Amino acid sequence: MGYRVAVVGATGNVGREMFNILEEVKFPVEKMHAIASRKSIGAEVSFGSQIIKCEDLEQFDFSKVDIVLMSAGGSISAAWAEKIGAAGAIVIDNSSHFRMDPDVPLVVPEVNPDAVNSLPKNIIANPNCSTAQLVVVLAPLHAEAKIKRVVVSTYQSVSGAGKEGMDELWEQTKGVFVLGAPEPKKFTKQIAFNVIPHIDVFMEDGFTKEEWKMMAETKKILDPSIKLTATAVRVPVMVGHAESVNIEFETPLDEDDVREILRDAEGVEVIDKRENGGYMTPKESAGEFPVYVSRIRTDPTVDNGIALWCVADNLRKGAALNAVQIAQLLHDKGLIKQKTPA
Ligand code: 11C
Repeated sequence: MGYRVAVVGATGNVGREMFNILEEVKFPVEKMHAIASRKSIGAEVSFGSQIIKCEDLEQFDFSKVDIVLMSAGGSISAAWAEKIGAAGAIVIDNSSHFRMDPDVPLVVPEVNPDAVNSLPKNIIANPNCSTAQLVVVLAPLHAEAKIKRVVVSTYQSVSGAGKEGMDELWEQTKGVFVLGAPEPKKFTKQIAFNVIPHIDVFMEDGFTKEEWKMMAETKKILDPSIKLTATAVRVPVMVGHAESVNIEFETPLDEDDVREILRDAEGVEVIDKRENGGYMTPKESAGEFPVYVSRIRTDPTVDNGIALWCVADNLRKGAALNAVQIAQLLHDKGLIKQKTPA
């Protein structure tokens, strides 16, 4: 038994990881389609041992597929996702377009799996990468001692800004040693040998949209009563987002309890030795599935405070892996309707 699956945005950073992970987890696929914009038609993507040619988004007949993973940007999702959902395929959308839509669940399978039970638009939204890794860590702690407030600072890799972001870091890094770093295009300042406290657009209150997303999405996925403030920073790392997190609980939870709870938590791996190198960095998270937690310690500046560090592959748990886990969840719950059974 297998499904007819389409990946829209097949040639992007996240689209390619979707193919890799669908194959790695052996998702039951009967037929895979790679869908891209006209300029990528004929481009090829790998799916296990198969090479798949990209098909044109405008011409593709979505009524012949059962499930669609989309990662082609908000405007493509806005134009296509509802039409595809109406044609009977479930859409798992990686863009921010539908995340706050009350008729679209925003899902991290380790945290709110039952949110997929009602799908009025046949669309499920995948959260922002920096939110996904954070809520996987917060949820098991929140279940034990309610979280009041979270202060988070992010260290986000350039792959979050797509292939152009990765190319810009690479070209500037090389250029510094040869002809001088090329002028920034994707980022607002030089990213090589620098950090930039600005991701996504500025909002009226001085926060950036990336920071707002972390606050709003955490409330939707986990609990609207949690207060969260974020500072999102771009760092010269290719893959892997890191976060420094301070959590204030309503009731006491000591650092040993936190370590034990997180050791048992789904999707989390604790690597926390108080010695040189006894923690995870983005480089080591790249290509991996878990959210790694390190540097767990008491924050003595507030009542019931804990500080920790978490790291994950932003293209995987932050995007493609979470989307594939949602597809697996739908499969396990028997919610994917096969239009053309194999
Ligand atoms: C970044 N977090 O690292 C962003 C990328 O809302 O899905 C993902 C943006 C989003 O630049």
